[in-house]
Amino acid sequence: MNVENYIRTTLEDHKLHLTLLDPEEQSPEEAVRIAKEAIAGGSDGIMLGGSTTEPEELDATAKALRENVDVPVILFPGNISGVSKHADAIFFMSLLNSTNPYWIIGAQALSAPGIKKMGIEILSMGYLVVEPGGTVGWVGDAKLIPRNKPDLAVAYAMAAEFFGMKLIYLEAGSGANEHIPEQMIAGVKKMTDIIVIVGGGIRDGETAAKIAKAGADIVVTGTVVEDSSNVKDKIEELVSGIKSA
Ligand code: 1GP
Repeated sequence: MNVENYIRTTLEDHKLHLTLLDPEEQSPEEAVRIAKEAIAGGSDGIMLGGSTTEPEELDATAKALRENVDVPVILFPGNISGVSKHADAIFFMSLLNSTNPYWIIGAQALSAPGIKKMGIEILSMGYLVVEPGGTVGWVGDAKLIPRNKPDLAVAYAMAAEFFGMKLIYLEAGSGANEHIPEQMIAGVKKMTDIIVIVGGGIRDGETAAKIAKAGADIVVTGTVVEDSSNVKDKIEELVSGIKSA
């Protein structure tokens, strides 16, 4: 499967929802069960990643997912340990507003030779962490983009596009109490032609609709799946919000 084609073709029909799973949070079998429910609810793909990742758990989960679900399994690495040959693709990302070169290009350089050998599809992505930023903001030494400064996010996103990156991810932090402001999403969408992904703190259909209306091409949710007793219903709610946009 070519994941970039899948994303672009799907976008011709509707904006996408991706379900983020942390391989540390459940067994591979449980991840497959959750993913199947999410897909039944209308999710378009599974992202796999976390702040800390144990390579064997990631491998086992990626393999189980790939063997049992039909949508793309995309790595969302938190560090050099977040790669697996069993995924369809990797968001090969640079934390553009980090103050530490390790998160901008160091980890990426260290993992590039291994990723090449694995032969998985590369989706080059700029990653921007916005206030409040959560764990990833702290771990990634990010100079957080202030919520009331959409133009700063736009400037970084434009630079990402000029570098040839195919996607820009606006991240508020997993479990954030505030999602990315709509004005910021709208600015990035207006001023760039790359695929806009938005995640962090999105918990209901109404919010997902606002995010999609503002200009997000892809909406990511993780925490709601962990917290939900009925994954299919929750994802259905989010997806119908996204599709209403
Ligand atoms: C985290 O943006 C993702 O990297 C998803 O955030 O867990 O808040 O849905 P949530």
